[in-house]
Amino acid sequence: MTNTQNKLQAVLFDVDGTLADTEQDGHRLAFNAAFKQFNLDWNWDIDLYGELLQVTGGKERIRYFMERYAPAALNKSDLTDWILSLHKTKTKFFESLMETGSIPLRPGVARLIHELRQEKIKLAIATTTTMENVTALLKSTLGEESIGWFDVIGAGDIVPMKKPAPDIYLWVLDQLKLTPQQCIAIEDSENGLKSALAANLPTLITVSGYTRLQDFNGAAAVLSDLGEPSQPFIQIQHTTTFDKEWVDYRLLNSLINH
Ligand code: XBP
Ligand code: MG
Repeated sequence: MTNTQNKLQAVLFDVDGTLADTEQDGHRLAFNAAFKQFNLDWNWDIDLYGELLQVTGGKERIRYFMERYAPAALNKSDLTDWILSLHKTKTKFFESLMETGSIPLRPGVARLIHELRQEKIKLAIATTTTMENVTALLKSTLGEESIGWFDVIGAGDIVPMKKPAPDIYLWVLDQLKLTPQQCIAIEDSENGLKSALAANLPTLITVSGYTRLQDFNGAAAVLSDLGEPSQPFIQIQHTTTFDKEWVDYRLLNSLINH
């Protein structure tokens, strides 16, 4: 029998919105706490933050907000450094928030990660957020040793262009020494999907709080979450028919060959 099927070798996870719903009650709160510490009267409410999320990357998001809503504050000779230090403060707040354990992993994430490890499938991360934030989230949810479970972690400013550019996925694929056809990306946002597709990666979407109404054209599947045997996923877009209602190694393997 000739076998033209690809065998899944690695799963590339996005972080924010995919591993955990970190935006509304994580990053947003950390930005607001940093603004307070800097004596700024800025407050990013839930709706405004939804609009700002179209800009990926915290530093880039702050600059975009200033250009649009607080242009007077742009008049600083050290603007880039000032944004950098505001963002550093935000990262500290985010890390402290993660230490409280208030943001859990999304359904099915821990189960799938454990199963992939058993199946000897490589794990990787491709995210716009900082390495500090990835580490803090993994530590508070899966334990400190889980950081070592990931063969490659691509985070933050390691590449020049953030999502929707493909750079972070291309960097991770290069580190893994795998082709996109041997992998699958798991994402929650349109910007994330664009980034993964531009790197030629088959992509599974699990929609999150801020992203459920976005355009996921081109995704291999669009689901409510990864699901658990006791808590099945809901298929948001019917791209294929599944014989089970939780994402496992077999389902991911079938998606890359679909
Ligand atoms: C996540 C982001 C990030 C976080 C904030 O996108 O856009 O900017 O909101 O993180 P993705 P930082 O899930 O596609 O990676 O403030 O650390 O940049
Ligand atoms: Mg995301």
